Amino acid sequence: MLTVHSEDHQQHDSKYELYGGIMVPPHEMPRRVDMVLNRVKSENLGDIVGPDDFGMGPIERIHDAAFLTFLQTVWDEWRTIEGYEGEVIPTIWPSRRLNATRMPDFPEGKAGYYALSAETSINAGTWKAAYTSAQVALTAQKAVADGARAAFGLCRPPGHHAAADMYGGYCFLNNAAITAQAFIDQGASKVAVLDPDFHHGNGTQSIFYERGDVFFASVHGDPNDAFPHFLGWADETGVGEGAGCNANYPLPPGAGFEEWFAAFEDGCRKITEFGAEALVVSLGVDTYKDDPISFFKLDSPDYVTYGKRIAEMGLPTVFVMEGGYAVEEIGVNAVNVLSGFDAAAV
Ligand code: OKP
Ligand code: ZN
Repeated sequence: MLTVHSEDHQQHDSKYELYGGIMVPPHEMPRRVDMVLNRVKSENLGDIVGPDDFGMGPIERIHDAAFLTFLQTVWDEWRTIEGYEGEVIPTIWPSRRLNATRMPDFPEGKAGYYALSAETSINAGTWKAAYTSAQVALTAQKAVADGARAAFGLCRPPGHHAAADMYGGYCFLNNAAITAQAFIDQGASKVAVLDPDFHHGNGTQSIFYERGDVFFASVHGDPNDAFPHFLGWADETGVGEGAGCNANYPLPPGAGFEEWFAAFEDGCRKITEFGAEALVVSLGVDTYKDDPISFFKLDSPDYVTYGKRIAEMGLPTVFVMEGGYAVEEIGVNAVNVLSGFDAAAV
């Protein structure tokens, strides 16, 4: 399988994440990609290429214009404020009893307006890294659109928490949604996004929730117990033209592979019934038993098993990297999915 990769991800290298009440080094760190890339090489997964540049067009198909301007300008505005010495981290949001319809002028107000959570810092290189991450996904999409059975976009930063006008959960641009939309814009009438990352892909769900052309299925930690807490319930099945095109499988703390795979299997079956012509996989491997911020119990061989199941759907498939914070094992687990897929793909 082809891998698309760029070193530009290293430009998003925040110092801090607000975690458990203290500032810690971010779990979402550059070394994650180094580990996956090393494993792609040592397993001879296939060719590795750099990204092409498809420009802002495909990104603007998913994201709000003012939100994109915000991501490109907020760092320069923030750093000129007296006393603001650190990275962009908001401390106020338009919560329930505030007015969520107006974006204020002050950079911290803008950040609060667009952020869904406070662990995700923005600094000087964030936009460049996020932009390139989307181009990595689009380059993998192009390879598949041109006839490859599958391709792997080694995206960083990840994307599935980012909505049309919202960032957070380490995500800025929704690489999976941008990829799915590219298939639609090139003529596909039905596309599916399958999200086995430990966390619910709230951004992807919200982007396609009222659409009948993109099916979204996600297996994740129950919102009662897991980030992002405010979306991902089983009764969210889509509205309007999107009714029946969203499938959530929230699972409890401690869930192991058997329970996980039964949910995953149901999601795969629904995607096949839907009649998708192409598949985008939000490949997070934070379902691993030793992941430091998650609570499922998958073991490394399980990733091969579910990679094979993805191949059995028989669809042109783009994998985009999402989460996975057990850094020593992230390469083994991610590449296990891809080589399982390759072993079963026809
Ligand atoms: C991004 B992706 C846990 C706090 C969780 C944010 C997690 C973002 C995950 N106590 N903080 O879906 O892997
Ligand atoms: Zn995750």
